[in-house]
Amino acid sequence: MKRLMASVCLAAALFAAPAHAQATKELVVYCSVLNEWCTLMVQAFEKKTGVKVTMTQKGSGETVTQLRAEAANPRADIFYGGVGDQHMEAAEAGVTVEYKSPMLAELHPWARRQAEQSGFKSVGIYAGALGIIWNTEALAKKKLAEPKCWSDLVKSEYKDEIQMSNPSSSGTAYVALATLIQVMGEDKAFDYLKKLHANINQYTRSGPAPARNAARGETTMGVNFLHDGVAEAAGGFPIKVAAPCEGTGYEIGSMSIVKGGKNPENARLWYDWALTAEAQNLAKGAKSFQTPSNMKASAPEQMPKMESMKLIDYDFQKYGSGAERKRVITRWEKDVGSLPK
Ligand code: S7P
Repeated sequence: MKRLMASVCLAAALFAAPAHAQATKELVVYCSVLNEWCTLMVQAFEKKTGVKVTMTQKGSGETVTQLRAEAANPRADIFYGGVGDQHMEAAEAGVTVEYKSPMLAELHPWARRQAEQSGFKSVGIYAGALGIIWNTEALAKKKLAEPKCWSDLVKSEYKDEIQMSNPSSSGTAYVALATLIQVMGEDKAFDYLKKLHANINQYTRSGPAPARNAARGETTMGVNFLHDGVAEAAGGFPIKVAAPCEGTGYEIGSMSIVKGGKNPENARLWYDWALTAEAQNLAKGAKSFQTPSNMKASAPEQMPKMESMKLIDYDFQKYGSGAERKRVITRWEKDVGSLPK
C-alpha cells in the first residue's frame, strides 16, 4: 500500500512539476488602442518571448460587450488598452481577474490608483484628456472661428459641422457624457447635449473616428481624446486640438487579464512587459501620444500636456460603475439620441 501511495505521489509530482515547461506558446489579445500601436506591441512581444499572439482590434466599449458575451467560454487572455471606465466595468462584471504586477512600483500614482480602485483587476497604462479637434483648412474655408470651449460647440454657425462617437458603443463618448455632467451638473449637461445634437452630423461607432474623419475633411470638428487628433496631425493632416476652457475630463487607458483565458501565464508575461518603459516607449512609433504610465518611459514631444489643461477631478469610481454607465447612457438615448435631426 505504501509503495502504491509513493508511486501515485511520484506520478502526480511528475505531471505537476513541468507546469512551466508545459506553458502554451500562445496568447489572445483584445486590443483597444489604435491598430498601428497594437501591431507594434504584438510584433515586439512575439520577438521577445517567442509567444504567438492572436490580436483583434476593437474600441473599448465594443470589447467589454464582447467579453461579457463570451464570459461562459472566454476566447481572449488580455484586454489591452481602452478607456479605464470600461475596465472598471469589466472588473465589476467579473470578466477579468485580480493580478498584482511586480511592475506596479514603477507606475505613476494615477495608474496605481486605477489598479486599487478596480480591486487590482486592471491597471493604468496611459492617460489622455478629452477635448475638441478640428480641421484647420475646413474651418478657414467656412470662415468659422476656432472652438476653445464646450460652450462654443453649441453655436448655431457650427450646425452639422461636428462629430462625436455614440455612447452606446464608444467608451470615449461615455467619458464625454461623464465629463459634461461633472463640469455642468447633470440636467444642464443634458440640456447642452440636446443643443449639441443640432450641430452633430454623425455619431460614430468608434471613439477615434471623428478625428480620423476630420483629418480627411469628412467633418470640420470632433469631440475626441486630444491624442487622437494629434495622431492625425503627426500623419500630416491639418488638425488642431484644444482642451475646453471650462475644464475637461480624461481617461486612464487600462489593461486587464481576462477571467478563464486559456493562456494565463502568457497573459501575466504580457501584462508585466506592457508596463515596462521599453514597451510603453513603442507607442510614439505608432503615432500614439498618450501620457505613459511608467515613470521611466519617455514623454513624446507631441504629447498633449495635461498639466497645462484645466482638468476636472474625474470620479473614476462612480463613472466606472456599470449601473451608472447604464443609467447615463439610457438617459442619453432617450433624451438626446432619439431626437430628430
Ligand atoms: O488609442 C486611441 C483611443 O482613443 O482608443 C481607445 C479606446 O478604445 C476608445 O474606445 P471607443 O472606441 O470605445 O471610444 C482609447 O482608450 C484610446 O485613447
